[in-house]
Amino acid sequence: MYQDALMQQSIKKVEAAREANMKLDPRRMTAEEKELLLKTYHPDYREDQFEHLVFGPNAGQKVPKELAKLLQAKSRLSGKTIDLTAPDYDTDVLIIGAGGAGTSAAIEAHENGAKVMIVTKLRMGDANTMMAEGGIQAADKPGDSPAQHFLDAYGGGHFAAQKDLLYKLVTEAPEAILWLSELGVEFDKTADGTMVTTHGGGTSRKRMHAAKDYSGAEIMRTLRDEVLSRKIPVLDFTSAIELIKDEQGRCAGAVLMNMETKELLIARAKTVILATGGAGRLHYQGFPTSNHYGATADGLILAYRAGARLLYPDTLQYHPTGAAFPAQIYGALVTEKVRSVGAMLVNANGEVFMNPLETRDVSAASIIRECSDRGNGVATPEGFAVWLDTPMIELKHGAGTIEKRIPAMMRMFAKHGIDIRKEPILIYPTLHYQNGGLKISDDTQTDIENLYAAGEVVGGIHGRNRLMGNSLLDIIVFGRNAGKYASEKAKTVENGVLTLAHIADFEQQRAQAGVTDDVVSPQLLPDYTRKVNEK
Ligand code: MEZ
Repeated sequence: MYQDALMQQSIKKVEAAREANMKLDPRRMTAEEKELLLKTYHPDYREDQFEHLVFGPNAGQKVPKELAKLLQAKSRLSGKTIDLTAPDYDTDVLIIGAGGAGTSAAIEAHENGAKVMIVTKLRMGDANTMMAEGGIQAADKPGDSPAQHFLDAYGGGHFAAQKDLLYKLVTEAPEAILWLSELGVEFDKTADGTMVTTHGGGTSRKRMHAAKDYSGAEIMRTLRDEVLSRKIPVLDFTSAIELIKDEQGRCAGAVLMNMETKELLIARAKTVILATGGAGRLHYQGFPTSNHYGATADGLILAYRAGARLLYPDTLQYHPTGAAFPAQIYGALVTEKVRSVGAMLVNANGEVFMNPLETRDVSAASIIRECSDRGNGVATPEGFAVWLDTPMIELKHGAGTIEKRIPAMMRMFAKHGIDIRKEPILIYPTLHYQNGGLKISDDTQTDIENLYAAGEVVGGIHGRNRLMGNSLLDIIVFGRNAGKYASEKAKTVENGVLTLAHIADFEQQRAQAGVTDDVVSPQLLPDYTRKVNEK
């Protein structure tokens, strides 16, 4: 339902060009073209949007301004005396975060005989896993191989991925799909039971396994069921606000906060797994986000304050196709699968301006260029956008394809009077994923002994750009590994004397570095309150 006259005029051009556009096979950009495009238009290259950290494990490195503030902020426990002598909870493995990585870790740690406890500041499944739509990659079909998967991901990530981690990701992918299937995930299959697989941006083989366009929700549903049926304790609405160490500097638990009453609780653990997810709700550079409400980089803050290094914290993923209209769904994810199944990106004049399956960073930069310097964007109340020509899908593959393959997209737009089978949709990049995060070794341990990490909080698996479907894969592969390694290690750990001395050390470094603001972190929830004079 596009009432705006300019949008209507533009749609007419899109419709007039549709048949010819569908016959196009736009060439891929050369490496040189991509490099220039990224440097000129990708948000990661806007130097004025980054700051160099002045102290801590990554001193001297650049990170988004919003993140720098939180990484170098004061503790919520600053100036408080906390009694650590009588913990409220005692467990072998404490898992912070209850998305796909945290729950996978919990299942494997439990399977390994450990006493496990999950804490989450919202509810189990309030996580980016739930929001992932298009699918999960695994090279498990004839004509494909983990080696091919490695090459795609390594190239797509600008040859910056930690090779040992990426190796683990791709070689353990087929087994991850089997594990999920056995737990009960209903992947799309043909009548004979063969998995349906499609391409994603930057894939050389069709290896995207999906559950329609709610793959993450289906995976999360299954993992949550498994956690519940194993009776693993889950503490909802309870955030971790600091890590606790022992006198040997090993991680030994966390200070928790009841989100409602603000009561502080102490959890002692032999090992801790951080699975706190991403940072989209920090809205870097003012971008909207596809992320869930709690994505505020908490794990990065907690671990950084305790002395863990970050890897590539300056590289973010802007998903090329965030909904740009109407305003009610601004920034919501329009899955890459829409392009995988045949929709092309078209500018305000009805022209196809790129191959729809370039990698995400290249696609996002190309859309930004179209809407800025080239002046080929469609004006929307929030700025500019380009068309994703969804009616092409049914013209190519027959009536009913959209309802069958991308029903969630159909419903999301239908709620706002837009029938994506008949009308194209407006999209613009949305903040989707942090490529960077905590540095881990191949046993998923961070720089701090007994502190493990899995999922989006980890950096380096994908290098400087992640391919579609490799995140749902990484939460499973590394979530499971973290659960196995942390529970195995827990068998050998005797808890020492608990301490929060690292917080005082950090605040001393802060003062020495001349940071004097009153910012407190972790933030825990986004701040959407209107400021004075803001409309
Ligand atoms: O991996 C992702 O980020 C993903 C599957 C997103 C999507 O476009 O559906």
